[in-house]
Amino acid sequence: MAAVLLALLNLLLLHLRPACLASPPNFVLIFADDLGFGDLGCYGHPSSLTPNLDRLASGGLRLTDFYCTSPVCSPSRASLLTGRYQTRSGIYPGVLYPGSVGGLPLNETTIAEMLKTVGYATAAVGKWHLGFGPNGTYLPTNQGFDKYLGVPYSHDMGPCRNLTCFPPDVKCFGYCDIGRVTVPLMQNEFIKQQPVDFLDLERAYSDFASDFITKATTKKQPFFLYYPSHHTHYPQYAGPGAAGRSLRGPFGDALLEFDTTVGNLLATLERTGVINNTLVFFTADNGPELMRMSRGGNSGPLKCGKGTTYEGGMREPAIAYWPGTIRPGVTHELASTLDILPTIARLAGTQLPQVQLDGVDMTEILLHHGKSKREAMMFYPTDPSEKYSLFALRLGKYKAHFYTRGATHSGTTPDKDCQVFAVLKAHDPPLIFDLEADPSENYPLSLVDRPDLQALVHKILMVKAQFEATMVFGESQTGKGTDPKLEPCCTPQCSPKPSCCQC
Ligand code: CSN
Ligand code: MG
Repeated sequence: MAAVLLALLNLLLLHLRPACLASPPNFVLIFADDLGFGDLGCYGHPSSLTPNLDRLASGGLRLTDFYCTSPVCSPSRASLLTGRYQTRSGIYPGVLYPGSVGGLPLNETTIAEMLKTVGYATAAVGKWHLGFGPNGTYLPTNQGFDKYLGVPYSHDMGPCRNLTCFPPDVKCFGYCDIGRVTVPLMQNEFIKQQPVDFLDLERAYSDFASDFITKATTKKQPFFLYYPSHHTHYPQYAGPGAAGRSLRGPFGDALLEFDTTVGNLLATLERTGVINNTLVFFTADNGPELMRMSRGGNSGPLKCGKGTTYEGGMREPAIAYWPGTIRPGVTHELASTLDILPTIARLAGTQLPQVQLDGVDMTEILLHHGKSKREAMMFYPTDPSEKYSLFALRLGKYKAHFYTRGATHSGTTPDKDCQVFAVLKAHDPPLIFDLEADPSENYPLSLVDRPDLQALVHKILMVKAQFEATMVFGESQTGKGTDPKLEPCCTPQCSPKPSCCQC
């Protein structure tokens, strides 16, 4: 009886809360790297140890139909922070590198810039990968973040011997000798350490996050913490607290250490008394790098992974946690990283940036387990172009592929469609899958004698054309190329690189 009364009271409170949010909520946005749909315990992985993420999932809302906007990193991050497809901001094709001339254009409005207008404290900790540029033009501190501690791009973009392998002094498994300078750790626009000490990185990140949250809460200032983690990206690393402690080898150890950081973050939110006034949102930038075999991630039941526009490349685990405000559960509503900016805008009571947004407000989904305002999800390949436009489009439960292609990043599994040898193939009429009946995209529907599906294809083509009519491709930022002089080196005039860049 008491339990029933409590449940009723809870329901009542949950429905009242949004209208009377006492103070602007804090936001903690956690973004994992190259993590697949099947990698977390709470998404069915049998041997991953992710107790803290699982705790978020059981105490929060777990999304099953959540998408990032690109099967690689930089474009996906651009969309997350701007609420716009990467084609608009110009973060295509591919990703940014050390020495890249371009970056996320400064006239784009990030979530952090939006929140600054209403007095939030903002910080980024972890992997940036939206540009460095001349004099650090594109670093987080020039994109709305008050503070930054982290590695400005992927941590495989340095010479292998400076990365942490298992044991630390052994050459990496695979290929990562692609960088000239060793991987730096940036503090705001300055190089704090080069090469970065990976084994100590999580402690540095946890301390930074804890300090930031403590300072903001002491001042009673609302805050936004963006924590894009490197951990699950190749080459995976783990400090002494996690190395060898998972059941899943190096990937599992890295994931465990990342999960521990999530636990530290939650403990800090509890200690500072803001856990009930903070939306914690977790998702990932792109699907698993299957080319690393058992050292890459896992897309679970989904087809292929990183680099492809199949589900495994872009459908991601996503969890929204806000004790007392978000009721625990699971939703199958369609949502995307694009929707985070408009959702935060609504919850913080800020104006939306006055640009063409692709995101829609998902507070109905989060606060009431309600319906999605998102009608469709667009799938651009790693090299979007006006010539080919969308590779795929999801409308409701159906996904149409106009083009399919495998990817180097998704080689090594037995599915030949994922491999780099699966060259670009056009589909007219498009390949159609029912993602509810067949989330693995194994069985294309036959359009023969199915007037209902022909009508569906017609509708999909209309939605596609309407979307394309609004799409203005921004100037390609990765197309601006690289300049060795822009590669971060704490002793810029030294030689020979990379060994001389040591501070
Ligand atoms: S990514 O990974 O930055 O997480 O997308 O580390 O697409 O050629 C992707 N790529 C290096 C990478 C290269 C990466 C590429
Ligand atoms: Mg990535």
